[in-house]
Amino acid sequence: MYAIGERINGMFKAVAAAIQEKNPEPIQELAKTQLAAGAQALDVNVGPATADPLAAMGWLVKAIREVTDAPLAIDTTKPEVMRRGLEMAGPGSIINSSKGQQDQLDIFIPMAVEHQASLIALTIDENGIPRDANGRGEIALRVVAAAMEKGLSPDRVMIDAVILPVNVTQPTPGHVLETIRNVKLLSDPPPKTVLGLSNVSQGTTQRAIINRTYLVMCLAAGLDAAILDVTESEMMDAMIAAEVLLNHAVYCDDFLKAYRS
Ligand code: THG
Repeated sequence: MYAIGERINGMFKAVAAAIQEKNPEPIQELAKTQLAAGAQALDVNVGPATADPLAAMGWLVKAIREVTDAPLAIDTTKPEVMRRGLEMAGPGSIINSSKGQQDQLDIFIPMAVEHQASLIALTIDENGIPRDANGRGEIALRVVAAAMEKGLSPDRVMIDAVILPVNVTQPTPGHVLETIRNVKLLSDPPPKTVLGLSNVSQGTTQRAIINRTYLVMCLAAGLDAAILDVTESEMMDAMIAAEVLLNHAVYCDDFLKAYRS
């Protein structure tokens, strides 16, 4: 599984403070810790409260680039902030994210092609988040068709079926699992699938066990990537065990250690 570290997000107080004070050290620490814990890419989100998101994104990416060349998932809804992040991060980045409606795809698909980036597309359109897996699949199909038309290979598209807190909407985890299975049939090569895993447990009292269990269920359904807290080592152990059981990683007696190295 492709692990994208979630912690460089202005939703966390320490990150918001570092952005505010222009103090790169906490950000660079988070970059290094997440990569050491198994992240293959880092999500970068300035958070909801930043006064100047354009400047903040530029500053964040520059601070991260001083310590790593790892791919960055530029997490913003604003096209101008996205462009700044991609320019500062360089090729091989991830656009996080476009909605599945035409006006957004018309902006973000060409941006992915221009910046040699992958594209995360949410199964959300002008009507909001679909009620079930069929609605999510219809949006995913439109995304894949638009990508192919504009010269972005479907395997550089990551469909995000939008997981919501289980205490708010209990049928959604099941709809998302069904969507993960279905989008693999949309094209050849198929698009990848991704989730912001921690959403599923937001506001619940048992976050770790919900995250860990749902991650394993998603992997069994074919999930390719997740934005998650890679520093939760029990969750990462469960992820690795699932990868072995799905025959995505080779079994040996020391498989946890072997996977991590
Ligand atoms: N899909 C895509 N991108 C995403 C999301 C998604 N990016 C943002 C988010 N969702 C994924 N990242 C997080 C990061 C943190 C949390 C949830 C998702 C989280 N934070 C604590 C909380 O809200 O309780 C904050 C705790 C604190 O303030 O210290 O759970 O779905 N493509």
